[in-house]
Amino acid sequence: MFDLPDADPAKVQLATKPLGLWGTAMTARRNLLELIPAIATRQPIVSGKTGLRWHMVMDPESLRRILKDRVEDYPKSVTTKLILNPAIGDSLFVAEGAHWRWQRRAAAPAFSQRHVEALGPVMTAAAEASCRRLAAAQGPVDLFEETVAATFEVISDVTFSGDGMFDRDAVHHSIDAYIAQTAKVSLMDVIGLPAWLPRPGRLFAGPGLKRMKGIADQAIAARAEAAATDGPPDLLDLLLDAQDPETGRAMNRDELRDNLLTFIVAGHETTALTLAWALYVCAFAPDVQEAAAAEARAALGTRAATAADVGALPLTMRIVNETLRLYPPAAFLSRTAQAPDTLCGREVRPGDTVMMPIYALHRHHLLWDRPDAFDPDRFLTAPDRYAFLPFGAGPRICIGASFALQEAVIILATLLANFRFDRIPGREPQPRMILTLRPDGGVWLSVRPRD
Ligand code: MNH
Repeated sequence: MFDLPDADPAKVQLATKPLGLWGTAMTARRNLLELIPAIATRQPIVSGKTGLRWHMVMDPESLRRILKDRVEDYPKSVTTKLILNPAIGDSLFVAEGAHWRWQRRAAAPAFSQRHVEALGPVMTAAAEASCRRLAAAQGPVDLFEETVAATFEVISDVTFSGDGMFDRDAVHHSIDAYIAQTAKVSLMDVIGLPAWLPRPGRLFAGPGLKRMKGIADQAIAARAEAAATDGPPDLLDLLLDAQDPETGRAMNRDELRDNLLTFIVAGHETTALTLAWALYVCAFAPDVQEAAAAEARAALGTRAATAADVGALPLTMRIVNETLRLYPPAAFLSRTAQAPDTLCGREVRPGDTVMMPIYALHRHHLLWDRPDAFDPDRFLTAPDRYAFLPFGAGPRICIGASFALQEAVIILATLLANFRFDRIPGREPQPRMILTLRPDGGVWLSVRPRD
């Protein structure tokens, strides 16, 4: 039992009036979350027509149908592919059917529990480096910037083992530029705005993207020639060896590069966001922060957490889950219906956009008690499987989920054991969706060493 604040942590004012075409376009540019009607947190489904027919689905049974039972009828939306294809090709994240299946089978062993645990030391090292940076910081710190640095260190080390030949900052910068470039325009398609609004296209040939691919190609070529490195195999080693267990097919160099870039793009900012929002909610609920710090101190003392410590940090894990509930990094999943269907009594036609606003699902009044409040102990009992979808579900569930959770717990526990984080009045982060759910302006907190 914690002494929890009466107020809710940062949230978005959801739309209470229909926005119309122009209003929708303007709102989409500002914050995709504001397109979600407030009734989406009270009704199982909301449908509409803004150019195209769309449905927002919050009903767990229907979500199970879309993501699992009839997954073939609900491939990733045309828009998702339009946005991501130029960057990551027809890789695991966007491929469908047989081409998706063999890549998933080939990559799966790299993300098995055993391999994820073996990658633990990389995460521990990143947590230590983060502590060193924070110990040197003065005054208010943007913790989002800090956690981006930490998770980027992890993902670049586990994809390319930091071969030295690989310029981290360059890749980081390319990805950022790419996301910033595409996000703005792409949101219009997510909600099916009419074709007369200008679309990207040319944007995709940007120099940032070329650079990013070039860097990955170089790392792959260098590794293919070099002898095996010491230490546990990284994702590049594992993918170089990967084979479809059924057909024996291995990945060619383009497929390898596209999938490694996918892991970097999908795995780095999402985990950084989870950590930044987690530190914000810890500052928001000091009583919870103290309890988590005590848990971490008891398990670790002042050393950094390792993969073996995760089981001894259950409150930290509940905080991570509660953070993923309130601020799901992938706050909006979307599909394009291929076959006629009925969801919650509503007619779905082929071509309809089917959105899953995870943000609204996680704050739904029929599914959660005091949905906007922060309370990690609600995870003492497992939620309904299809009411909590930070990683999606079914065959297309996030391949990196256990990787991300292990990383988040290791870094969060290490930081909480060593520092205390406090809010700075007037600098509340605002949730804003640009491809992912970001804290607008950063997460500014004051940081003090413990002891
Ligand atoms: Mn990840 C798919 C969320 C960390 C690699 N990821 C998904 C999906 C969600 C998601 C949601 C499903 C999308 C959909 O159904 O439309 N992922 C997250 C979150 C975190 C995260 C919230 C961190 C927290 N993801 C990671 C990490 C990696 C990764 C770390 C890799 C290192 N994710 C993927 C890949 C897919 C994916 C690859 C696509 C899997 C597939 O389609 O088979």
